[in-house]
Amino acid sequence: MSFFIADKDAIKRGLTTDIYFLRTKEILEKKGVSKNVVAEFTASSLPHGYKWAIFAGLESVLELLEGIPIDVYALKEGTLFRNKDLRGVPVPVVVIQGKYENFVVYETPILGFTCQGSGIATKAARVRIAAGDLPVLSFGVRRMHPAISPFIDRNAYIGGCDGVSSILGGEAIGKPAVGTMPHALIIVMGEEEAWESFDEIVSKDIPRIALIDTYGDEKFESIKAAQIIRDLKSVRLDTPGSRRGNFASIVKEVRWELDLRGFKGVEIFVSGGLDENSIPPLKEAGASGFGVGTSIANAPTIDFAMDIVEVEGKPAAKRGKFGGRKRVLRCEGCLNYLVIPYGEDSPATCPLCGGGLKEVMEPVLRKGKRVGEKKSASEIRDYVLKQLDILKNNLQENI
Ligand code: PCP
Repeated sequence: MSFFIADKDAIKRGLTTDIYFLRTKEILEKKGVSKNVVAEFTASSLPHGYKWAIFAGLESVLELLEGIPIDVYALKEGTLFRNKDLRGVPVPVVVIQGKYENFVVYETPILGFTCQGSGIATKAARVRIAAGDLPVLSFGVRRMHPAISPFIDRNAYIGGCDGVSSILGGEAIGKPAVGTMPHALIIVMGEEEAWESFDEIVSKDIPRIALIDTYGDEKFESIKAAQIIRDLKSVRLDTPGSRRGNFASIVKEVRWELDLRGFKGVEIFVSGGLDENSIPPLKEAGASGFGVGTSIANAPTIDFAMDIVEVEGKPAAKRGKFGGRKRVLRCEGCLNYLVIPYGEDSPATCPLCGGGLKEVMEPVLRKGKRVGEKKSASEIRDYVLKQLDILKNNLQENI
């Protein structure tokens, strides 16, 4: 188990499952119990009182379950969802129908993919809203186990980041990895030597972003970098916490001094400890791009749980859960949800805003065979951005 990771084969063989599921499988088999069930995945709450989240991790779930004789329904990957509908009924994001023994050992990995994937995509979407149209780059894979770097970067991108820093993350989204320069280069070569060597050696299509906070004051180092690098796109401020004081004021000052000297075209890129709360004042101060790491890569997971809600066609939910198969409808106007029992007619319009209601639970696996086209990370990201635009129409209510 190099690096103490489970490889694809181990995950597919159910070796990452919780042991009690293996024992459950053994008991069912030895007792000859084989029941058709309906199991749904819902979140009883969202982190920090979030009013919405982005559903992600589905592609990995389908890769896991493909070939198993079950039917799976799910929200499209990237769907903005609420954990409860307008009447407080939990919103299913994935539904599995079939013989329980066929998927009993996969509850754990399915939850892993969706809880963490959706957590990362949701945080990235919140940062996306905070940054507006300014670029946000995902710099966080260094904070987590490298084995899941592509997973982290793909979900950060789906959630709204414009680029990702890891090589395999770039592959996972079909775009080249992005980045600036590390303090290490400056420390080993010296500041000006490092800036000039980057400009001399790195291929011309890579934006020239000079890191300026290694040794000196942000203002004077920014001016120096702008004077030295002819096509300087931006200076990067990654001011250490001990020197940060009011970071927005530093950005404002640097902006003023660069403009004063005719470097209006040189932008200010900031990184280090950023999230959806620290970005707005920096944007206000004149920052024009953000490198976000920990807050996205180490985002709070979405607390999904799987519950069997029907056995052999009869409602069978445990206490605290809602029984029976369900229809999941979403208002395309306010992105609120309505969950109704399967087979029941749906109201014509959204009881809150009068908007049109759309069925959003779709078949994704039929008897283990994929249904529908595989979407690229960029297509899923575009879908997320469209929904965030709808959300922005009534921001206060939705953040
Ligand atoms: C960090 C590195 C990460 C940024 C900041 C993310 O700077 O550049 O990409 O930080 P966050 O996790 O706090 O959001 P350093 O640690 O100074 O590393 P380097 O010198 O390599 O840029």
